[in-house]
Amino acid sequence: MKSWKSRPVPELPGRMPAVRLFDTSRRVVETLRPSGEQSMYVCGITPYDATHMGHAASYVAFDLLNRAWRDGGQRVSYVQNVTDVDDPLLERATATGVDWRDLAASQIQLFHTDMEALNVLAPDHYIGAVESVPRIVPEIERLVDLGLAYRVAGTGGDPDGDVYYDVEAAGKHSVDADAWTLGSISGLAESEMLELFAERGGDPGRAGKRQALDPLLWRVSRDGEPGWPGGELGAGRPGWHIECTVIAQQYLPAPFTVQGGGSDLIFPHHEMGAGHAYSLSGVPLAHHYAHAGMVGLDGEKMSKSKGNLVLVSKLRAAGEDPAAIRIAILAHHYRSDWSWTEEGFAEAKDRLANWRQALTMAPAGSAAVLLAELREELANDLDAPGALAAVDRWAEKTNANPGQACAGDHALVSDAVNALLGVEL
Ligand code: 5CA
Ligand code: ZN
Repeated sequence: MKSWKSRPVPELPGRMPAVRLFDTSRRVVETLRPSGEQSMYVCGITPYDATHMGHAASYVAFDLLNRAWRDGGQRVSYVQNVTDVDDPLLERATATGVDWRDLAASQIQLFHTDMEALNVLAPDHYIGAVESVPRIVPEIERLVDLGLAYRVAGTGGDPDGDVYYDVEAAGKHSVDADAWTLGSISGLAESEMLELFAERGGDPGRAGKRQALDPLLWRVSRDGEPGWPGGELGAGRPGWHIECTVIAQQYLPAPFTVQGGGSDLIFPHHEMGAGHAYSLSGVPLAHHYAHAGMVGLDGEKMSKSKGNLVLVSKLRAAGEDPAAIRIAILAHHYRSDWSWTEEGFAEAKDRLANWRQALTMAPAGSAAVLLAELREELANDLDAPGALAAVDRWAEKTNANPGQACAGDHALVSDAVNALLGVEL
């Protein structure tokens, strides 16, 4: 599928040091080895309510990592999926009387426009679930052949043949130090897993499953639902986790460097995806797992059901500057949970105006100092609030003592803020 267009990234003198990033599965900040080649898979949207501020914040977070790597002289392979068929998308389409394909296409288009406006660099491969079905089917068949997946008989209105991943068998499949077992990524207790599994699209009570936490790999076609040829599996559509695993394995090295997404994806999505990958390849899916915090509105979880979504497209339509939206997001560390507020947005707009004013008077020698500070903050687990504070200090000094403006410093400050923070002044 076509991706969106990246804006050019200015080249900066010098380099960022190796990036240190918090790893969810090991629960410590780790140095990402600057091997020259980095690879990243960031889970994409399910296109029915894009792009709310939570989505935007998660893509801006991993855009910082992408930019930090590039500044450190690393080549980056970046893959993102789009879950263009899944239960919530089909439910929304039915509820609103729109064809699910039209709903997906319109939301994907909107998402791309929003990403371009927010100056998020595009992935090298942007891949849909639907176009990946022919690659996913043989991988599920292989899991069945390995004895790590099984078919469930139909009861209570469900047809025969849905295929589930056997988490217990998969956990015993290998005894390697790197092997996956349930909990490897999330570190959660079983009771916590059960609660989250039910909340996040799992079906712990489905009759005929071997374990409550076994996730769906293949859902055979029901009347009125879209389905695709499934070989030995019969017509149907793939489960959610196997979609990302197969796409990542196809386009990225194994293991790749960072698997990313919002913290609501830690369990079951990234846990199960890591399991599928290990079962299929015998090596971990990724070296590191990183997660962005959840964004709410005025202290409440942002969700369509509460009707409290802040949409990037709505703010843009109201004439707001996307650079200010980006700054409002960057004012929070990517790992913290935070709320979008009018005051926070107003502060971001003031900040942008302040920076733009200072830029016209950038004094000689000030840009190199700022660049070094930005690099230090961002290499330290993508500390964007620290980086914003550094620009604030520079702007405050400049605005307080307007001296002889220096064209070289003007250009370097503007390039540094653009290349590293993705904010065009
Ligand atoms: N298509 C799947 C991933 S394969 C999915 O989760 N789609 S999504 O549209 O629900 O979310 C897209 C990304 O935005 C995910 O990384 C998710 O964790 C993140 N996200 C969703 N809601 C929020 C929120 N309120 N705050 C922060 N991030 C969020
Ligand atoms: Zn995913």
